[in-house]
Amino acid sequence: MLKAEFRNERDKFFKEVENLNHPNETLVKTHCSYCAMQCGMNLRVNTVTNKIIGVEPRYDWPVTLGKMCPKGVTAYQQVNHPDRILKPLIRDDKSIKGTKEGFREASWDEAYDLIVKNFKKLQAEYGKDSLSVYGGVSMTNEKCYLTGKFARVGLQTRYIDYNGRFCMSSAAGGLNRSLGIDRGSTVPWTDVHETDCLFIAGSNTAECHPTSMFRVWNVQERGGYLIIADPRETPIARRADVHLDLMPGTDLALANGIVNLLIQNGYADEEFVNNHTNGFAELKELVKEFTPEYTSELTGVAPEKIIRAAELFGKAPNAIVMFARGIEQQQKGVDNVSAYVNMSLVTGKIGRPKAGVATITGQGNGQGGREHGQKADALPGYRKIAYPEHVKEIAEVWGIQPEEMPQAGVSAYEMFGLMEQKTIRALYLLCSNPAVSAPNLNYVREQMKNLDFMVCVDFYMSESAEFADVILPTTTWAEDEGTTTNVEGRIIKINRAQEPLGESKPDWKIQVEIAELMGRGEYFSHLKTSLDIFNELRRASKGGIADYSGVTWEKIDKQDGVFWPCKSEDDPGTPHLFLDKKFYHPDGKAKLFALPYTPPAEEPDNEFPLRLTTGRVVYHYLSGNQTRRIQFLHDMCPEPFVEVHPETAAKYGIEHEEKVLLFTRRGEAEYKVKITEAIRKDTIFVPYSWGHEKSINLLTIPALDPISRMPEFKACAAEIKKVQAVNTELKKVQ
Ligand SMILES: Nc1nc2c(c(=O)[nH]1)N[C@H]1C(S)=C(S)[C@@H](COP(=O)(O)OP(=O)(O)OC[C@H]3O[C@@H](n4cnc5c(=O)[nH]c(N)nc54)[C@H](O)[C@@H]3O)O[C@H]1N2
Ligand SMILES: Nc1nc2c(c(=O)[nH]1)N[C@H]1C(S)=C(S)[C@@H](COP(=O)(O)OP(=O)(O)OC[C@H]3O[C@@H](n4cnc5c(=O)[nH]c(N)nc54)[C@H](O)[C@@H]3O)O[C@H]1N2
Ligand code: SF4
Ligand SMILES: [Mo]
Repeated sequence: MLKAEFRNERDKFFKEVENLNHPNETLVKTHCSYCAMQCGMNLRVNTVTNKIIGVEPRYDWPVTLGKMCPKGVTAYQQVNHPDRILKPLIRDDKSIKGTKEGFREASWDEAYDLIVKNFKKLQAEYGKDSLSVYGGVSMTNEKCYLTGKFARVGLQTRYIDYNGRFCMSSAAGGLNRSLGIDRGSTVPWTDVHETDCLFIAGSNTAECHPTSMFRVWNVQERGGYLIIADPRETPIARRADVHLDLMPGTDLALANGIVNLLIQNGYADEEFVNNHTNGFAELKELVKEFTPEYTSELTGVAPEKIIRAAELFGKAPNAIVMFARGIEQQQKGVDNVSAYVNMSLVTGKIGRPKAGVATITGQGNGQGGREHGQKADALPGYRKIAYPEHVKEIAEVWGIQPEEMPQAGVSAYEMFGLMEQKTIRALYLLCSNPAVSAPNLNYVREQMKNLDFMVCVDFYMSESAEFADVILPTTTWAEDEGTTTNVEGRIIKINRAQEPLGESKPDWKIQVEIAELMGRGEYFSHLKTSLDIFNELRRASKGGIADYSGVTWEKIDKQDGVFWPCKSEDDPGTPHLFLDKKFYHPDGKAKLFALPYTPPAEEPDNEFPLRLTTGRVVYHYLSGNQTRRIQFLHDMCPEPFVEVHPETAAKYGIEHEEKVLLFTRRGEAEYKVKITEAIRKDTIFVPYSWGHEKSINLLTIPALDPISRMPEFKACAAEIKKVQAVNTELKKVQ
């Protein structure tokens, strides 16, 4: 049966089933609100109340084929949740900033008046750049694009950055540098299970991208191999053919060690390396030193495992190298990315189906949200403020003079530094919760508290909103339409299933209205729908690397999404990158990087002898502000914990479920102990999705990657104390 016929049959079937079983229901085809898998789902809507009442998987969505995870099946419960903020809130009592108290409900007019009055006053006194915008990529492309324009044209400030700085920035830096383009995956996900060797570094795929797992397991079921690099024995590591159980922060040594063996053992593809890459001689020379023994010394991985991994990867006809935040959230995140990409380039296993590299993108629109100008130094279409011709192109679309385009700003964590210096005095925060997700939280929370004025746009109260002067209620993903770009680089469509609850408004609408009140209506008033914004985005991205100009919402529907680049309406898009062996550097060649190994910013010592790493659990999403409210997810995982190896626990005399104090040079927090053999003896792990005194980011280190400005969430030195012992000591001091 042809695809179109299949669809007609399917739609007929669904209509019939719908009418039989649910006479008052209709289904709205869309995708999950959370991670970059963007699983296909149908939201069930009651046609009498017009409210979302449930969800069904979409078996016809080619990427996820009806699979969903525990977050996805409960995502709809966010929409009509009793915690929704339904009217703007204004803080009257500033003395208790940093708590939920002290807010009252207000009209939109009153809230807007207050915002515009404060913004104008601060700009008059301290200049345009005294305002800042901090965004996020759970938003659609339309909203992400508009947020960049809102900051630079609506508020006329240079200071804008977003939560992807803590997420995809190192991947972006590494891929751009090595391949000349940052599209997360060079192959579509439908290739993944067909490869012969899957090498995955620093990704807890089973918990973080669960609906990829049928493809991962299928690699082994088809006779292929699975190699995992992770300090913890995650579910994928448990079933891997080789588990490279490295110490946190030592990926560069591991990747160099493997590349050395690939070259020494004749797995380098000379023809490919000579014709399509630069830098091989330097790389070969540098990695020579990384013998299996030396690599083992640096990483803690047994030499035989490194040898076996290189052999399986080298022999595989096709292989895909994947990585995620485990390797990227390090002070050397960009180097780590380039070092793992070297594996694919040296062996020529890239630029054809079933072979390539993929950073496993995090947030729902982690890909699209980094392409259209939410980054401190970027403009739509992956253009750069540093290039005058790029500024000129975007200024023309926006109708401003190139000289009016603000300069590049600073990265997310560095914005807090500018708040301390009072260079930044006001913050417009949307779609992020940095009071939980930023590193070194004692410092970050202090800076948010000291702002002259802060606006937070969210649909729930968040730990960050507690610092705001005004909270504006926005819509959830299911109450608006637009596009996202998934883990593969496939642009897909999110559809509206319900009208905005209460007085909430979509983020883009709020920005258009504030821009108008700031006297910048001439640049925003024509944007009356999400589609208007998408069409402007298409024009703005035209000619850029991330070219969406040929994408239409109709094409997305017809083709099950469109892979960028897509340069004209008759261009179907680009599922596979580099099929012509052309990389996106000016000479068409990819770059191999010779990268010397250096240890993490903070190494264990006598005072702080353990390596602390942080990450996620399957039941919670990011800062947890959405998932902690869903009863089922809360019940499954009500609080954070610290994973400790049994031998380490014995050394400290601590037991399973006992409360301990963890501390680093920056802060401390109490956690229940989870004793598990699935972690290295020198390493402890805490998930980060909880707020206030439970945030592990009170302890993390703000060491930033020099290129991506990504903080080192994945490695710092820590110590454990029994709570009992701490209390006694405190008593002594008193
Ligand atoms: N359930 C759930 N799923 C999610 C999210 C969520 O919050 N919850 N968030 C989404 C987002 S935004 C993101 S960015 C992704 C994140 O997806 P992942 O990157 O897969 O998640 P993390 O748990 O942060 O880290 C992955 C793994 O890195 C390992 N690791 C730690 N240190 C190192 C190291 O030095 N080297 C190596 N090689 N590995 C190390 C950890 O042990 C962990 O198993 O997940 C997305 N999906
Ligand atoms: N220690 C440690 N820290 C980390 C990480 C780690 O691995 N370890 N990972 C980092 C990573 S990868 C990420 S992605 C960040 C994420 O960190 P955050 O950006 O802080 O995470 P979220 O929980 O997604 O915050 C989104 C907020 O916006 C709201 N929201 C959701 N959708 C929308 C919308 O469409 N519009 C608006 N206006 N609001 C919305 C939610 O209710 C929530 O309050 O955390 C980073 N922090
Ligand atoms: S895997 Fe990601 S997109 Fe799919 S249902 Fe789970 S959270 Fe949603
Ligand atoms: Mo992320």
